[in-house]
Amino acid sequence: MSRDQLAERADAIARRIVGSGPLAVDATSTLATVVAVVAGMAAGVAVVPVPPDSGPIERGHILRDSGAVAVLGEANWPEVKLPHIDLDAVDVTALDAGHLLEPPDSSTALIMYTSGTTGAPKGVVLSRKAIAAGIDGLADAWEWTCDDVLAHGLPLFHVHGLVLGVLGALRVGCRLVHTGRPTPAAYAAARGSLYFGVPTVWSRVCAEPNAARELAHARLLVSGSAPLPVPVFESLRSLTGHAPIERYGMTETLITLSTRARGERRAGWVGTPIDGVTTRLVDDAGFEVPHDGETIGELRVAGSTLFDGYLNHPDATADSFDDGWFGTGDAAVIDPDGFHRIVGRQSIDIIKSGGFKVGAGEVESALLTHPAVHEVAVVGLTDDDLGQRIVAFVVGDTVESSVLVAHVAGELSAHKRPREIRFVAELPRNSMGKLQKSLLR
Ligand code: MLC
Ligand code: AMP
Repeated sequence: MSRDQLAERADAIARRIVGSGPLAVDATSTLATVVAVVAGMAAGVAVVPVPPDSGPIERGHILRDSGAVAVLGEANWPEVKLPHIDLDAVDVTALDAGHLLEPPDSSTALIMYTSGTTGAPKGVVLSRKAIAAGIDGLADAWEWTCDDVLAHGLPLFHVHGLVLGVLGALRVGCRLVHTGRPTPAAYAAARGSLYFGVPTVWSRVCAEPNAARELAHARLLVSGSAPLPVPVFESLRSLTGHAPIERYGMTETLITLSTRARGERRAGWVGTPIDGVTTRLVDDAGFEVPHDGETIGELRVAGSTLFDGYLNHPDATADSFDDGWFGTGDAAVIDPDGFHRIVGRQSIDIIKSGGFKVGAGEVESALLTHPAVHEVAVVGLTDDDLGQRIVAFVVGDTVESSVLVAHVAGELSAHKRPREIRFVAELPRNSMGKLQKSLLR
C-alpha cells in the first residue's frame, strides 16, 4: 500500500469517527490494523489494540476497562456486543477534499494493556506527543531516514511492533515490510536495511546461519524488549558482520535507552538515554548510587516519551512516580561513560517470555479458576530460546497438564500459557506462611 493510499483510506475513516470514544482494534498482523490505527490517529480518537489471541476473559477486561465504544474493523469476537465500524464502507472519492484538523499533541493516541505484578493488565495511556518524541529520539539515535526499509514480523498489539514498527516507519517516511511472523526465513527474504527483533527472534536467526548471512546487507539490526544474551550478540556479529543495536524500553516509557548507529555497541549493555530522556539510579532508600558500572540500583526515567498514566488507576499511577521520576522496576548499573546495563527485574512476579511481559498473578488467577487447582505459584525459569519460560507449580487433584494449559488459553492470550506444569505436594513457605517463590526458581 502506498503512503497516499494509506492516507486516503485512513482520512476517509477518520472523518466518520472524529469525536468518538475509544475504539478497539483486533490487532492482527494485517494492513487492516495499520489502516485502523492510522485512522484513529488522524481523527484524534484513542485506539485500543487488542491481542488477536486473547481469550474472552482478557479481552472482556480490556474492552470494559478501556471504555471502548465500538470495534474499528473486523473482529471475530462472538461474545462481544459492541458495534462494528466497517473499514471498507466509505467511498473515498465522494468525500470533500478539505483537511482534517491535526489533533492536539496532548490527546491520547493509544491505550495499550500491560501486565503488572498483581491483578489484571492495566491500560497505559500514550499521547501523540510521547509517541512522536519517542520515534524522533530513535530516528536520531539510529540515523533512521526515509531511505531505510524497515523489516520485522512483530505483533501489532505492543509498543515494539506497533509504535516503533509501524508508526515509526510512517513518521520517518520509510517503507515497511511486515513479515507476518518473525521467522529467520522471512527476515532473510525481506531485504530490509533496518531490522527489529526481540532476543528470541535473533537467537532463532542465529540458529539458521544461512538465513542470518542474508542480513549482512542490512544497515542495522536492532534488539529489544528483553535482555539479548551475550552469545547471541556475538553470534549475530560473526554471522552478519553487524554488532546489533540494543535498546531498552517499556510500554509506559516507550524506548528510553539505546546504543547509537555511530557509537559503541557493547554486548549486554543498552547504551545511553535517547534525546529528551534522563535517567537516575537509586538504592532502596531513594538515594542515587554511583555510576561505577557495578553498583546496582533501580532505574528511574523522566522525559518526553513517558505515558500519561494508567487508565482508571490514579493510585497505581501515583505509586509508579517519585518526584516526577518513573520507577521502571528494573535493576541496572551505569558506568562512568553513562552506558546502562539492565541486570534484571526487581519483582520475581514479572516474567518476560519471548519478549512478552506476563504477570505471574494473572496466570495464577486463571489457574485457580480450575477446580483441580488448590494452590499455585507461577514463576519464570531460564530458557535458552525464550529468555524465560512460564512454569506453574500446582498443588491439587490429578489432572493432565494439557488440561490446565488449555484452561489458561481459554481465558488469556496464548503466550500466557504455562510451558510446563509441575505437580507438587506443597509450596515452599517461610515460618510466617509466606510463599517463597525464589526457592521454586
Ligand atoms: C506456545 N505454544 C504452546 C505453548 N506456548 N503450546 C502449548 N503449550 C504452551 N504453553 C505454541 C505456540 O502457540 C506455537 O504454536 C508454538 O508453540 C511455538 O511457540 P513459541 O515458541 O512461543 O514460538 P512463536 O509462536 O514462534 O513465538 C515466538 C515469538 C513471539 C518470538 C515470535 O514470542 C513473539 O512474537 N514475541 C514478540 C513479543 C513482543 O513483541 N514484545 C514487545 C513488548 S513491548 P504455532 O502453532 O502457532 O506454531 C516492550 C517494550 C520494548 O517490551 O522495549 O519493546
Ligand atoms: P513491556 O511492559 O512489555 O513494555 O516490557 C518492559 C520490560 O521489558 C522492561 O521493564 C524490561 O524489564 C524489559 N526490557 C525491554 N527492553 C530490554 C532490554 N533491551 N534489555 C533488558 N530488558 C529489557
